Amino acid sequence: MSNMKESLAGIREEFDKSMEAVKDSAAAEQIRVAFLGKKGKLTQVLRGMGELTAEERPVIGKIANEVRSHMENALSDVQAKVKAEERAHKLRREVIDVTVPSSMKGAGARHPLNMAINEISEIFLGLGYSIAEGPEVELDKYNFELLRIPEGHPARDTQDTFYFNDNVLLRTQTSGMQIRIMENQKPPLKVICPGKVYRSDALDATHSPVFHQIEGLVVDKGVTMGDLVGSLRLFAKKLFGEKTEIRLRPHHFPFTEPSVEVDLTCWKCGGCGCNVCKGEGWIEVLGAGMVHPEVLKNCNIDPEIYSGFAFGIGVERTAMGRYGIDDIRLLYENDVRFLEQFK
Ligand code: 2NL
Repeated sequence: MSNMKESLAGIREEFDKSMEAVKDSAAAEQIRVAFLGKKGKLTQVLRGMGELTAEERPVIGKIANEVRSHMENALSDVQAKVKAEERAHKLRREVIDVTVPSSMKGAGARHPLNMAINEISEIFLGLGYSIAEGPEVELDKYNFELLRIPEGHPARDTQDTFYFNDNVLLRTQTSGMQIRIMENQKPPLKVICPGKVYRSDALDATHSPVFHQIEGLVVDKGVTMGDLVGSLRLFAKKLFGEKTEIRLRPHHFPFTEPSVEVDLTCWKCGGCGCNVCKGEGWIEVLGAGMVHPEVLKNCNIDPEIYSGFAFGIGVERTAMGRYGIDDIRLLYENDVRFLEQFK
């Protein structure tokens, strides 16, 4: 028995000595394994308990427990201490000097397409329209079907797009969003929908498979073609200056009746004829018309009570005119020498 007492005292002494040198948590863990682990020194001594008498066993047991809890306490104290030191060291090492000047050359500028969208949106906001944005991945129903473009309709060719499956596609116009609005809200409605649209066109100086459109929709009692003309005329003057006029040419869209293409006075020559308007004096910027009664019906709006007009503005064409850009590809290449000109 006195032999075991001595062993336990020895272990305790040895333990205290090795603890003095502990510098990190790995070293503390090593000590824990060496003394308290399955094959540790304390465990080994306790294996000899079986040889003790019934009176001796609780006495040695008590001492062994004291040694164990002494070691456990000392280890958890030292672990806490080194962890705090390691953390403080890490914080010191990772300190960031927020006053060091940035290596960036300077702030960027708004993209001309976004400038055009913002300018156009501001004009319509001023006229009391609200702005709505919708999904670019659209259902066939919203992009074509409810707009009177059934399967097999020639407009499916001129507006060929990218399909995910028979029913899901990349939208060719933002009209789908306006259909959703007509389905979900009651007239009077006055809204514009700006956004990216897609066509399977090859990229050249005037065409891109991804481009931007702003569509507008007004639905109320007694809305007429006169309201359409007045609103678009006002829009043209606000965007391109007071001298700008609009010209309507009859056209056909499946979703409007009557339909028109709308030209604006050439922004370069003011109407005399030049290379930009190809001697015409006019430039085509948008399409418009009175919402087809069947389209209203498709959205549960009674065409006997309500009427509306709609229009679609090409943002690229408008931005190119407004900022004097002669190739659509410049808008997508993100060459900073081009973009910096719009700061
Ligand atoms: C263009 C010009 C247009 C519309 C878009 C529209 C939307 C609804 C109902 C009726 Cl929900 N019309 N949008 C109308 C006329 C022209 O865009 O060149 N499109 C191919």
